[in-house]
Amino acid sequence: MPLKVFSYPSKRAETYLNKLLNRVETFPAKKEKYVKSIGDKVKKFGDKALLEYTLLFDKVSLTTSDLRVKETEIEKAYREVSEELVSAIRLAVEKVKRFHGQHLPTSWFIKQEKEVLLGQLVTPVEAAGIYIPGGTSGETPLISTVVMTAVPAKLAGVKKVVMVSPPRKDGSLHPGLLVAAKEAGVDEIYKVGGPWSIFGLAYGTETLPKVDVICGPGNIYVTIAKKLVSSQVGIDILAGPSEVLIIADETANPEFVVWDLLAQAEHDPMSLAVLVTTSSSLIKELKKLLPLALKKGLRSEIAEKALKQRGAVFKVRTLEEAFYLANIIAPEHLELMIENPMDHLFKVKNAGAVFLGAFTPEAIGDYIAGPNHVLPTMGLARFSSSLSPEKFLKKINFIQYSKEALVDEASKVILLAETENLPSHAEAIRVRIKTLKGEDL
Ligand code: HSO
Ligand code: ZN
Repeated sequence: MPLKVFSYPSKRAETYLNKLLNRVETFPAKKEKYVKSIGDKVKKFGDKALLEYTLLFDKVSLTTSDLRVKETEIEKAYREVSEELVSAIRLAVEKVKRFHGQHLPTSWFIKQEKEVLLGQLVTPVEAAGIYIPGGTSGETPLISTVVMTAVPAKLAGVKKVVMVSPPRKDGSLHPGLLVAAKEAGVDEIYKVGGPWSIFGLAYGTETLPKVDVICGPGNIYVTIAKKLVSSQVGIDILAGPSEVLIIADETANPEFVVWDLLAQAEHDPMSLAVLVTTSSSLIKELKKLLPLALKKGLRSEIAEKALKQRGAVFKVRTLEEAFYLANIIAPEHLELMIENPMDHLFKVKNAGAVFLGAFTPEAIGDYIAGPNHVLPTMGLARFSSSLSPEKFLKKINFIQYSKEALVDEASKVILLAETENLPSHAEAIRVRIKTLKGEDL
């Protein structure tokens, strides 16, 4: 079996756990320097740089007028995909909309004593860019990610949602991508990917619009580009390879466990797939079933690499130990294949999303359930959350004071300002009080 088994707690388990917690070497300086040089070129040469990098790396020769996808290309895409696929995409859009529409923040104000008004103006950013990776070596790109990124942006009220994705060898985008973009409400689509497209969106070029927020997953170079532009635009998250951690007890179905581990491992050779279990018999079953499942050859090469590099089974004594491990790993996806999982939900402190019970595979959340699949990885779930409409919204505080309220608090403000040695702050209050003295309060 490609998965290593550890009994926890033990020295061996501790050592391997530390290796997992170190995650991937995040942003090597050499790569960062290289990506920055791409950004400098895009800033200087705009479209010309985009087209040159597309030729160099995607091996596609485009002209400026090819960059933007035309309506006729979208119409053609609808003819190329099955009706069933369109209907599956529509269901996904519907359910993601329904979930994300639940708690949309809205503007609010409160009236306090003496006619003071305080509140927040909630307003969307003008334009958002979504990045959709091309899929490794000629594979289908993740069309579900279009739904997961564009729907929250449109729900937030963003007027211009722009999608970028690297062109295929024939200079087109996958028809499923175009259909998903249309269904999810994307306003403009561009055939450009890679880190240069991120810089293009951040700075704007002759063809690419400058946006305020960029989201969506990408490879290490795209992620570095997002990091480099993050002081100028909002970004969703600096995500790494996908992760799953399954907590299972003796009631778990071993076959479900196997396929859920593989569903994660097949994403990327650096995916993390971990099982934490109280059950020795489950581990025994896994040892039998996992090699058989891998033999089926479904992306096994990638999956096997991932399981070897970043897979593990931890045999724990209690569920308390299992949750302790899960919380320090802070996985992107946490599955609870245990009896009465709801009774344990509040033990979860760090995770991107939780999947409860035998019939909630992560795959249902990847596509249809409704919650977002753009989630924090690499332990970022300790302090961050999934993509949501909030990423595309700004909350602008507002204050309106009355004469009476200002007079009431004037001396306190003056004292604070003078203590901070900021005399003009104090004076800004004093002049008003002086003016008011002549008036009837
Ligand atoms: N599990 C991936 C999302 C995805 N899976 C898209 C299939 N398609 C990261 O959450
Ligand atoms: Zn997935």
